[in-house]
Amino acid sequence: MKVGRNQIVTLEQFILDQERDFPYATGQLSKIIRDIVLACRIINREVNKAGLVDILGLTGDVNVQGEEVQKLDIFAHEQLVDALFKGGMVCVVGSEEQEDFLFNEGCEGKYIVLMDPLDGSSNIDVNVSIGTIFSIYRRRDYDADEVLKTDLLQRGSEQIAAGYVLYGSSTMLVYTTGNGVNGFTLDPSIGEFLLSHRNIRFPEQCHTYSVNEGHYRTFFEGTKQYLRHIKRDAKEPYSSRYIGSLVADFHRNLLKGGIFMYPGTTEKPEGKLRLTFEANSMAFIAEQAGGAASDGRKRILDILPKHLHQRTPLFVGNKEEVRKLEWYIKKYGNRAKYMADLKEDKAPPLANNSK
Ligand code: AHM
Ligand code: MG
Repeated sequence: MKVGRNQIVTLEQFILDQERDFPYATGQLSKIIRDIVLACRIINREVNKAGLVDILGLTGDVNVQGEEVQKLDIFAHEQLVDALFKGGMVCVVGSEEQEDFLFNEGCEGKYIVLMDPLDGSSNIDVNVSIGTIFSIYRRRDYDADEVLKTDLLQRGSEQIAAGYVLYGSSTMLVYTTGNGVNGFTLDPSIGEFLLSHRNIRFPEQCHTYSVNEGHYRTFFEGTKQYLRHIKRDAKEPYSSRYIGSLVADFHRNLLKGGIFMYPGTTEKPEGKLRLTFEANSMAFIAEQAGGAASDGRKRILDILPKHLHQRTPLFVGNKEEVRKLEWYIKKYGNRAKYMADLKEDKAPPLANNSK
C-alpha cells in the first residue's frame, strides 16, 4: 500500500518503531539492516556514476592515477562485506562474488548474511536497473565455539530477514523480517530512505509474465505448455515484461501483479539463478506479500542447499499463477507420458484461467 503525504517515516524511525513492538529485540538485526543500507547508499552513488565512466577515462582496468579500477560488482561486494564485518554482528558472509564463505575472524556475532552484491550487473553498461539482494540467517547453535556447517547452509525457511535494493529510476529498499513487506524510497536530497510502500501485497490479478522467451525451445514441456496456455487461453491477454534484472522484474511484478520465471532448460536443467543468493530472498519476500515461489515442483524455501552456489529453477509471483505453472509442470513433466497422450490424439486439457 502506498504511503500518503504527511506521513513521512524514515527507515530509522520505522526500525525503531518495530523494535518497540518486540520488547525482547536486541537491536542486532536492525544494526545489520542499517549496515547493509549504508553500504547500498555508497553502491548507489557509484551506480549513478556508471555512465560517466567512459567520459572520465576510467574504462580500462587502470585509472588515470595508475590505480586499478574495480568493476562495480566487486566494489559492491567489498562495500557490503566491509560494512557487515565492521558492524560486528555478522560472523559469516556468503557472496555471489566469492567461491567460498568469508569468515569474520574473532567475531562473536550470531548472524550469517548471504548476498548478491550487484545482481544483473551485465545491465550496468546500458543504464538498466540493477539491484542488491540479501538474506539474513541466525546461527543455529551460537553457543558452539565455531560456526558449524549446519549454520552455513540452511533452508530459506530459516531466514530471519531478506530484502533487496533496487537501483532504478529511484532507489528503493524492500525488505521483510517475517512480519510483512515494506518498501522505502531514497530521497537523494536528504540522503534518507523514506517509507513509501507499507505492507506490500501482490495485487489479486496477475496480467504479466516475465521470462527470457528467447530460450523457449530449450524449455521443458511443462513450462512451454504453461506459456502456451497463458498466451492462447487467457480471457484477457497477459503482457510480457522482461528486463533481465531479477530485482527489477520481481519488483514490478510485486507491485503490479505477475509471475517471474527462470526455468530449467535442456541445456541448464538447474536454471541460472542461485538458490542461496537470489531465489531464497525473493521467495521469502514473495510469501510475506501473499505470493509464492517454487522450483516448479516444490516450495523454494523448503530446499536444503547442498553448496553455496547451488542453482535452481525459479517461478515466483502471484500465488495462483505459480500454482497453475506447477500444475503444468506436473502434468507435462513426464515427457514420455505426454508424447504417448499426443499419439493417442488426446488433446492436452486446458486449465481454466482463474479470472
Ligand atoms: P547475474 O547474477 O550474473 O547478474 O545474473 C542474474 C541475472 C538476473 O538478474 C536475471 O534475472 C537473469 O540473470 C537474466 O538472465 P538472462 O540474461 O539469461 O535472461
Ligand atoms: Mg545475480
